Amino acid sequence: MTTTHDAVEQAAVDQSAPATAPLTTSPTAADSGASASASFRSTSQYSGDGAGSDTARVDALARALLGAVHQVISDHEVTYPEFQAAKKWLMDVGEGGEWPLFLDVFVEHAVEEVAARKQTGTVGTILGPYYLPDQVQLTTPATLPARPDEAGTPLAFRGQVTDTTGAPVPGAVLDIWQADEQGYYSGFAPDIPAGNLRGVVTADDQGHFEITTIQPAPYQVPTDGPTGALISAAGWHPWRPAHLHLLVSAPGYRTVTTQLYFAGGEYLDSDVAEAVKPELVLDPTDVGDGSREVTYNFVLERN
Ligand code: MBD
Ligand code: FE
Repeated sequence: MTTTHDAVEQAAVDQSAPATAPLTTSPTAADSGASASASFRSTSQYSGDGAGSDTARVDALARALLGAVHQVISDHEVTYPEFQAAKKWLMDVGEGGEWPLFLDVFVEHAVEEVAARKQTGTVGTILGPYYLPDQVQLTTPATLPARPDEAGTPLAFRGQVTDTTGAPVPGAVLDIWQADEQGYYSGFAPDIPAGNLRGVVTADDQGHFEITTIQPAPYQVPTDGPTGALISAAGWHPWRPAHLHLLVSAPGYRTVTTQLYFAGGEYLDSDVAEAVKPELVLDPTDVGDGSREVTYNFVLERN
Protein backbone atom coordinates (compact mmCIF):
# COMPACT_ATOMS: atom_id res chain seq x y z
CA MET A 1 0.00 0.00 0.00
CA THR A 2 1.26 3.49 -0.80
CA THR A 3 1.56 5.60 2.29
CA THR A 4 0.39 9.18 2.21
CA HIS A 5 3.92 10.30 2.99
CA ASP A 6 5.05 8.72 -0.25
CA ALA A 7 2.14 10.37 -2.03
CA VAL A 8 3.00 13.78 -0.59
CA GLU A 9 6.67 13.44 -1.56
CA GLN A 10 5.60 12.35 -5.00
CA ALA A 11 3.26 15.32 -5.30
CA ALA A 12 6.04 17.68 -4.21
CA VAL A 13 8.35 16.25 -6.86
CA ASP A 14 5.62 16.62 -9.46
CA GLN A 15 5.27 20.37 -8.88
CA SER A 16 7.27 21.00 -12.07
CA ALA A 17 4.81 18.95 -14.09
CA PRO A 18 2.69 20.88 -16.60
CA ALA A 19 -0.16 22.69 -14.86
CA THR A 20 -3.53 21.09 -15.42
CA ALA A 21 -6.85 21.57 -13.70
CA PRO A 22 -6.52 20.23 -10.14
CA LEU A 23 -7.35 16.56 -10.36
CA THR A 24 -7.27 15.31 -6.83
CA THR A 25 -7.80 11.65 -6.15
CA SER A 26 -10.19 11.22 -3.25
CA PRO A 27 -8.12 10.41 -0.18
CA THR A 28 -9.01 7.01 1.17
CA ALA A 29 -9.83 6.76 4.84
CA ALA A 30 -6.71 4.61 5.25
CA ASP A 31 -4.52 7.33 3.69
CA SER A 32 -5.81 10.21 5.74
CA GLY A 33 -6.23 8.11 8.91
CA ALA A 34 -2.69 6.73 8.79
CA SER A 35 -1.20 10.20 8.15
CA ALA A 36 -3.26 11.73 10.94
CA SER A 37 -2.05 9.00 13.31
CA ALA A 38 1.60 9.46 12.28
CA SER A 39 1.26 13.23 12.57
CA PHE A 40 -0.28 13.00 16.04
CA ARG A 41 2.49 10.73 17.33
CA SER A 42 5.21 13.07 16.04
CA THR A 43 3.69 16.37 17.20
CA SER A 44 5.08 16.50 20.74
CA GLN A 45 3.58 19.98 21.28
CA TYR A 46 0.21 18.30 21.66
CA SER A 47 1.38 15.20 23.52
CA GLY A 48 -0.32 14.19 26.71
CA ASP A 49 2.88 14.38 28.78
CA GLY A 50 2.09 14.54 32.47
CA ALA A 51 -1.43 13.13 32.20
CA GLY A 52 -2.04 9.75 33.78
CA SER A 53 0.39 10.07 36.69
CA ASP A 54 -2.21 10.76 39.40
CA THR A 55 -3.73 7.48 40.59
CA ALA A 56 -6.82 9.08 42.13
CA ARG A 57 -7.53 11.01 38.94
CA VAL A 58 -7.10 7.94 36.74
CA ASP A 59 -9.34 5.96 39.10
CA ALA A 60 -12.06 8.63 38.97
CA LEU A 61 -11.98 9.09 35.18
CA ALA A 62 -11.70 5.41 34.27
CA ARG A 63 -14.43 4.47 36.75
CA ALA A 64 -16.76 7.18 35.42
CA LEU A 65 -16.10 6.30 31.79
CA LEU A 66 -16.66 2.57 32.29
CA GLY A 67 -19.70 3.34 34.44
CA ALA A 68 -21.18 5.41 31.59
CA VAL A 69 -20.59 2.52 29.18
CA HIS A 70 -22.22 0.04 31.59
CA GLN A 71 -25.17 2.38 31.96
CA VAL A 72 -25.69 2.58 28.18
CA ILE A 73 -25.55 -1.22 27.94
CA SER A 74 -28.10 -1.58 30.71
CA ASP A 75 -30.46 1.21 29.57
CA HIS A 76 -30.44 0.07 25.94
CA GLU A 77 -30.27 -3.68 26.67
CA VAL A 78 -27.22 -4.10 24.44
CA THR A 79 -27.04 -7.65 23.05
CA TYR A 80 -24.08 -9.99 22.57
CA PRO A 81 -24.10 -9.51 18.76
CA GLU A 82 -24.03 -5.74 19.32
CA PHE A 83 -21.19 -6.05 21.82
CA GLN A 84 -19.13 -8.18 19.39
CA ALA A 85 -19.89 -5.78 16.50
CA ALA A 86 -18.74 -2.87 18.65
CA LYS A 87 -15.54 -4.76 19.56
CA LYS A 88 -14.81 -5.40 15.88
CA TRP A 89 -15.52 -1.76 15.00
CA LEU A 90 -13.17 -0.50 17.72
CA MET A 91 -10.44 -2.80 16.36
CA ASP A 92 -11.08 -1.46 12.85
CA VAL A 93 -10.77 2.16 13.98
CA GLY A 94 -7.36 1.40 15.48
CA GLU A 95 -6.12 -0.69 12.56
CA GLY A 96 -7.25 2.03 10.11
CA GLY A 97 -5.41 4.69 12.10
CA GLU A 98 -8.68 6.58 12.55
CA TRP A 99 -8.54 7.28 16.29
CA PRO A 100 -7.24 10.86 15.83
CA LEU A 101 -9.96 11.51 13.25
CA PHE A 102 -12.73 9.90 15.29
CA LEU A 103 -11.74 11.53 18.58
CA ASP A 104 -11.25 15.00 17.08
CA VAL A 105 -14.59 14.80 15.27
CA PHE A 106 -16.71 13.38 18.10
CA VAL A 107 -14.95 14.12 21.39
CA GLU A 108 -12.52 17.05 21.13
CA HIS A 109 -15.25 19.70 21.24
CA ALA A 110 -16.20 18.65 24.77
CA VAL A 111 -12.58 18.92 25.97
CA GLU A 112 -12.26 22.32 24.30
CA GLU A 113 -15.48 23.57 25.92
CA VAL A 114 -14.04 22.70 29.34
CA ALA A 115 -10.74 24.45 28.56
CA ALA A 116 -12.67 27.51 27.28
CA ARG A 117 -14.33 28.01 30.68
CA LYS A 118 -11.08 29.57 31.94
CA GLN A 119 -10.17 31.55 28.85
CA THR A 120 -10.62 35.14 27.75
CA GLY A 121 -9.67 36.70 24.42
CA THR A 122 -10.63 35.29 21.04
CA VAL A 123 -12.92 32.29 21.30
CA GLY A 124 -11.21 29.01 20.54
CA THR A 125 -12.38 25.78 19.04
CA ILE A 126 -10.95 22.36 18.25
CA LEU A 127 -7.53 21.73 16.68
CA GLY A 128 -8.63 18.71 14.62
CA PRO A 129 -6.36 16.04 13.13
CA TYR A 130 -4.81 17.92 10.20
CA TYR A 131 -2.39 20.41 11.77
CA LEU A 132 1.21 20.03 10.59
CA PRO A 133 4.05 21.94 12.32
CA ASP A 134 7.01 23.63 10.62
CA GLN A 135 5.26 25.04 7.57
CA VAL A 136 6.66 27.86 5.39
CA GLN A 137 7.33 31.10 7.30
CA LEU A 138 5.90 34.25 5.71
CA THR A 139 5.57 37.90 6.67
CA THR A 140 2.55 40.09 6.15
CA PRO A 141 1.29 40.75 3.49
CA ALA A 142 1.44 37.03 2.70
CA THR A 143 -0.02 34.64 0.17
CA LEU A 144 -0.43 31.03 1.26
CA PRO A 145 1.40 28.50 -0.89
CA ALA A 146 -1.00 27.31 -3.60
CA ARG A 147 -0.82 25.44 -6.89
CA PRO A 148 -0.49 27.63 -9.99
CA ASP A 149 -4.04 26.66 -10.91
CA GLU A 150 -5.46 26.51 -7.38
CA ALA A 151 -9.26 26.44 -7.68
CA GLY A 152 -11.46 28.53 -5.42
CA THR A 153 -12.65 32.05 -4.74
CA PRO A 154 -9.66 34.25 -3.78
CA LEU A 155 -9.96 35.58 -0.24
CA ALA A 156 -8.08 38.48 1.35
CA PHE A 157 -8.10 37.90 5.09
CA ARG A 158 -6.92 40.84 7.20
CA GLY A 159 -6.96 41.97 10.76
CA GLN A 160 -5.04 42.89 13.86
CA VAL A 161 -3.83 40.97 16.88
CA THR A 162 -4.24 42.85 20.16
CA ASP A 163 -4.09 41.98 23.84
CA THR A 164 -7.12 42.05 26.16
CA THR A 165 -6.58 45.80 26.78
CA GLY A 166 -6.74 46.53 23.05
CA ALA A 167 -2.99 47.19 22.75
CA PRO A 168 -1.39 45.84 19.55
CA VAL A 169 0.70 42.68 19.89
CA PRO A 170 3.74 43.32 17.67
CA GLY A 171 5.01 40.37 15.69
CA ALA A 172 2.16 38.01 16.52
CA VAL A 173 2.26 34.80 14.50
CA LEU A 174 -0.70 33.24 12.67
CA ASP A 175 -0.17 29.57 11.80
CA ILE A 176 -2.91 28.87 9.27
CA TRP A 177 -4.03 25.71 7.45
CA GLN A 178 -7.09 24.86 5.43
CA ALA A 179 -8.69 22.49 2.96
CA ASP A 180 -8.67 23.24 -0.76
CA GLU A 181 -11.73 23.81 -2.92
CA GLN A 182 -12.43 20.10 -2.90
CA GLY A 183 -12.26 19.88 0.88
CA TYR A 184 -8.88 18.13 1.00
CA TYR A 185 -5.85 18.97 3.17
CA SER A 186 -2.26 18.80 1.95
CA GLY A 187 -0.39 16.07 3.82
CA PHE A 188 -3.56 13.99 4.16
CA ALA A 189 -4.64 13.44 0.57
CA PRO A 190 -2.74 12.22 -2.46
CA ASP A 191 -1.75 14.57 -5.28
CA ILE A 192 -1.62 17.78 -3.25
CA PRO A 193 1.87 19.31 -2.94
CA ALA A 194 3.36 19.28 0.56
CA GLY A 195 2.62 22.53 2.39
CA ASN A 196 -0.20 23.57 0.06
CA LEU A 197 -2.56 26.10 1.74
CA ARG A 198 -0.48 26.09 4.93
CA GLY A 199 1.72 28.87 6.27
CA VAL A 200 3.09 30.60 9.36
CA VAL A 201 2.54 34.33 8.95
CA THR A 202 4.23 36.96 11.12
CA ALA A 203 2.15 40.13 11.62
CA ASP A 204 3.73 43.60 11.56
CA ASP A 205 4.88 45.73 14.51
CA GLN A 206 1.27 46.78 15.14
CA GLY A 207 -0.09 43.23 14.99
CA HIS A 208 -1.64 43.82 11.58
CA PHE A 209 -1.77 40.99 9.08
CA GLU A 210 -3.03 40.41 5.57
CA ILE A 211 -3.19 36.89 4.16
CA THR A 212 -4.29 36.02 0.64
CA THR A 213 -5.73 32.55 0.13
CA ILE A 214 -8.82 30.88 -1.32
CA GLN A 215 -12.10 30.02 0.34
CA PRO A 216 -12.03 26.37 1.41
CA ALA A 217 -14.83 23.89 0.73
CA PRO A 218 -16.71 21.92 3.39
CA TYR A 219 -14.86 18.86 4.70
CA GLN A 220 -16.30 15.37 4.48
CA VAL A 221 -15.21 12.67 6.92
CA PRO A 222 -13.93 9.80 4.71
CA THR A 223 -16.91 7.54 4.10
CA ASP A 224 -14.91 4.40 3.29
CA GLY A 225 -13.43 3.80 6.76
CA PRO A 226 -14.84 2.74 10.13
CA THR A 227 -15.66 6.32 11.22
CA GLY A 228 -17.63 6.81 8.01
CA ALA A 229 -19.26 3.41 8.47
CA LEU A 230 -20.57 4.43 11.89
CA ILE A 231 -21.81 7.78 10.53
CA SER A 232 -23.75 6.12 7.73
CA ALA A 233 -25.02 3.24 9.89
CA ALA A 234 -26.41 5.83 12.30
CA GLY A 235 -27.96 7.89 9.48
CA TRP A 236 -25.87 10.99 10.25
CA HIS A 237 -24.13 13.22 7.71
CA PRO A 238 -20.32 13.28 7.47
CA TRP A 239 -19.75 17.01 6.87
CA ARG A 240 -17.98 19.91 8.52
CA PRO A 241 -18.70 23.43 7.26
CA ALA A 242 -15.90 25.17 5.33
CA HIS A 243 -13.31 26.57 7.73
CA LEU A 244 -9.87 28.10 8.15
CA HIS A 245 -7.74 26.72 11.00
CA LEU A 246 -5.54 29.08 13.02
CA LEU A 247 -3.04 29.01 15.85
CA VAL A 248 -2.46 32.63 16.89
CA SER A 249 0.54 33.11 19.16
CA ALA A 250 3.03 35.60 20.59
CA PRO A 251 5.65 35.28 23.33
CA GLY A 252 4.05 35.86 26.75
CA TYR A 253 0.52 35.06 25.54
CA ARG A 254 -1.64 31.92 25.53
CA THR A 255 -1.85 30.52 22.02
CA VAL A 256 -5.36 30.68 20.60
CA THR A 257 -6.39 27.53 18.70
CA THR A 258 -9.42 28.34 16.59
CA GLN A 259 -11.29 28.04 13.31
CA LEU A 260 -13.16 30.58 11.21
CA TYR A 261 -16.29 29.67 9.27
CA PHE A 262 -18.26 31.38 6.47
CA ALA A 263 -21.71 32.92 6.85
CA GLY A 264 -24.30 31.27 4.65
CA GLY A 265 -22.14 28.17 4.14
CA GLU A 266 -23.50 24.63 4.23
CA TYR A 267 -23.41 22.62 7.48
CA LEU A 268 -22.84 25.70 9.69
CA ASP A 269 -25.74 24.55 11.86
CA SER A 270 -24.98 20.83 11.70
CA ASP A 271 -21.19 20.45 11.95
CA VAL A 272 -20.48 16.75 12.54
CA ALA A 273 -17.65 17.89 14.86
CA GLU A 274 -19.87 20.37 16.78
CA ALA A 275 -17.09 22.96 16.66
CA VAL A 276 -18.89 26.04 15.28
CA LYS A 277 -19.29 29.04 17.59
CA PRO A 278 -21.19 32.15 16.49
CA GLU A 279 -18.22 34.45 17.23
CA LEU A 280 -16.18 32.55 14.64
CA VAL A 281 -18.33 33.07 11.55
CA LEU A 282 -16.83 35.36 8.89
CA ASP A 283 -19.00 37.25 6.42
CA PRO A 284 -16.67 38.23 3.55
CA THR A 285 -17.71 40.87 1.07
CA ASP A 286 -17.43 40.52 -2.70
CA VAL A 287 -14.80 42.91 -3.99
CA GLY A 288 -16.24 42.91 -7.51
CA ASP A 289 -13.36 41.20 -9.34
CA GLY A 290 -14.52 37.74 -8.27
CA SER A 291 -12.50 37.83 -5.08
CA ARG A 292 -13.68 38.41 -1.51
CA GLU A 293 -12.26 40.15 1.54
CA VAL A 294 -12.86 40.00 5.25
CA THR A 295 -11.46 41.45 8.45
CA TYR A 296 -11.15 39.50 11.69
CA ASN A 297 -9.28 40.72 14.77
CA PHE A 298 -7.74 38.42 17.35
CA VAL A 299 -7.36 39.08 21.08
CA LEU A 300 -4.66 37.27 23.07
CA GLU A 301 -4.59 36.90 26.84
CA ARG A 302 -1.35 37.01 28.84
CA ASN A 303 0.08 33.80 30.17
C1 MBD B 1 -11.24 18.45 9.96
O1 MBD B 1 -10.86 19.19 8.93
C2 MBD B 1 -11.38 19.05 11.14
O2 MBD B 1 -11.13 20.37 11.19
C3 MBD B 1 -11.77 18.33 12.27
C4 MBD B 1 -11.92 19.02 13.55
C5 MBD B 1 -12.01 16.99 12.18
C6 MBD B 1 -11.87 16.35 10.98
C7 MBD B 1 -11.48 17.08 9.88
FE1 FE C 1 -10.37 21.08 9.37
